[in-house]
Amino acid sequence: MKILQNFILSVFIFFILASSWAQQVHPNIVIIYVDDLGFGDIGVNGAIGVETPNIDKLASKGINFTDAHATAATCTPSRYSLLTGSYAFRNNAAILNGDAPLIMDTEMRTLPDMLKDAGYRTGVVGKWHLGLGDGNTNWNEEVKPGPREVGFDYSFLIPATGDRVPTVFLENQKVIGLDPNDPIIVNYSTQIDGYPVGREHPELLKQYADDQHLDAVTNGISRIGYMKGGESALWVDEKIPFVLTDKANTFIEKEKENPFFLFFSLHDIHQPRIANVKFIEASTMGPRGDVIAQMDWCVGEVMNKLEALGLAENTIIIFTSDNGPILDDGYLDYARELVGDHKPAGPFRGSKYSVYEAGTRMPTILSWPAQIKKPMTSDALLSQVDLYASLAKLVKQPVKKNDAPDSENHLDAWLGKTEKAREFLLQEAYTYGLRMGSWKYIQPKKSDEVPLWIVNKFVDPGFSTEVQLYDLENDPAENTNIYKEHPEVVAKMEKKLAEILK
Ligand code: NG6
Ligand code: CA
Repeated sequence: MKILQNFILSVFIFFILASSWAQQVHPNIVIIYVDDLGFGDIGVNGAIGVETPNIDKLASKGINFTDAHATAATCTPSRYSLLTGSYAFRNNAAILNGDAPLIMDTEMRTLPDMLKDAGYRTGVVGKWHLGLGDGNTNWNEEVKPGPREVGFDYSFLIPATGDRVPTVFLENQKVIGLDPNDPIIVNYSTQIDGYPVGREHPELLKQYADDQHLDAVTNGISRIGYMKGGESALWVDEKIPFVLTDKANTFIEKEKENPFFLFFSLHDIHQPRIANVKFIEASTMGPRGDVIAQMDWCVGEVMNKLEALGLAENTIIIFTSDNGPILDDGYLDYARELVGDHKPAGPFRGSKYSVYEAGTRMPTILSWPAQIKKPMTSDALLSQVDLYASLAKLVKQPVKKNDAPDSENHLDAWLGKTEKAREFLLQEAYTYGLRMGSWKYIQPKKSDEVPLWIVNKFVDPGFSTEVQLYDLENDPAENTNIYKEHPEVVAKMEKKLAEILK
């Protein structure tokens, strides 16, 4: 009898240990991907004029990284790299219009595919901007290929950007709320007889915009691209944060019994920045600051949901952004005039579209209460392209021969166990940057002429016909080009860059 009792007890203990081991190996993973948020745009990194209590709370329980990067200074390339572990240049991934086909190869083993192999349920909620369909997209039927074909069990999407048509949500690749008698037509090259056009009807607009953003007007906002139909399906910009947060939390609730991976990709703080009235004047900076507060609220709601379901302890939250900040990207919301003493890029030079540090150096926080017990700051040099191999290591999945060619496993650095991470880090903008420790190399261009569309945005893109070399340890703002003093460093970095780009 005693032997039997002992046996049952041991089996019981074994199962408890095994299940706790399985939990540690398979924590839930939530990537909160903010759009166009700069390094300095959060409280813990010194924001002035707006508070981000939820993000600060996340940092107070996790690791705040000072040198973690998106792979590129624009959205589509960074997202592509995050989800594939491959640099964007390999696939010419550049900013896409709303009618572009899916740019990810459905044969690729993506980050969500890999996590599915490890037993995860996978979902994406929010901005997609990786193309949808095959190039002849019919928005009135299921749009394929899309997130499902690249590894997501569930999707709820803004197809491209808030400033591009079609301005409708897709759930599991079908437009939500569509009336079949009012089909959607989208055109990016020719004006069609559909929604009025902002260029002709400025009186319809809530916010004026530059000529690139003066096409179809929906919900009082002019967009890039022309559109007709789908009126019952149009989103209301002021409600986007609520809709997306609700969908994210519904996914979490539904998958609470399984390990899950949620890619929560916010529309904020991209333009058009149209805060809900709940957040108007939440900052001293006008709409751009108000949508930072709005974004922080979304983060808090997800944290609260995880807490309420008892999942917070064993969920990894990675909070970060897809490219650097920009004040004036086309809509007249006075972000530049109202910014005051706030430094969206923190101490760094550049912005969205720029090869200088601010283009890719992202606010980045990782929390995992079960493993990370005390808050810390890490200066590890990390790239979002490494999340693939690092998370594969965590969930004990192989990275196979053709998977994630640019992804390096730096799990220990992501978990704050070491600051030793990348030796070299590529930065894709309208030229290339390369980091090697605190050295920063920028590839020269044939001409340093800046295209008008960039000039108009007050961007400092980093173009020069000369090589640029900066020592970020002594010159974090990339002010003094010292390439002439360090020919051996330049030679080493040029060689490496050529190797990567080959
Ligand atoms: C650019 C748009 C800009 C923004 C950006 C995408 C013009 C002149 N500019 O082409 O407004 O939508 O694309 O931003 O059209 S991103 O964060 O998704 O990369
Ligand atoms: Ca972006």
